[in-house]
Amino acid sequence: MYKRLKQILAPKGMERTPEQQKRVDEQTASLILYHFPACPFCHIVRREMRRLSLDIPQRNIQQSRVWHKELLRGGGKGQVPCLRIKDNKGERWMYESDAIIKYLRKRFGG
Ligand SMILES: N[C@@H](CCC(=O)N[C@@H](CS)C(=O)NCC(=O)O)C(=O)O
Repeated sequence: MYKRLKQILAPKGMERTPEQQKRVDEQTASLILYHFPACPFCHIVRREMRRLSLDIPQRNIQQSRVWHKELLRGGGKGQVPCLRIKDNKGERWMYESDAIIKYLRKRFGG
């Protein structure tokens, strides 16, 4: 019971082989999560990132006006969480915790 509670509160990240994790790390390096610590929706996304063992760079918009402006300029609004995605299709700014979690699960498994 205690173990289960611990899993729920602080889920252990999924395990990959070192090669698989390296490939995932290379991909997550081109993502950025705009967030701030006290935002409950951001918390849910960060927890899912931990569960999926994703080392996505994070920008706390309360820590830097530059990052806040980056989000406003790029995504069009200051709402967090927002995931900036850069891939061969270009740059996208994804809002909504549900959509972000769905995207991460689809792309990185779990
Ligand atoms: N439905 C959104 C809600 C996100 C939300 O309400 N974020 C708040 C912080 S907890 C926010 O950014 N508010 C400021 C704004 O919308 O500009 C989600 O699930 O991501």
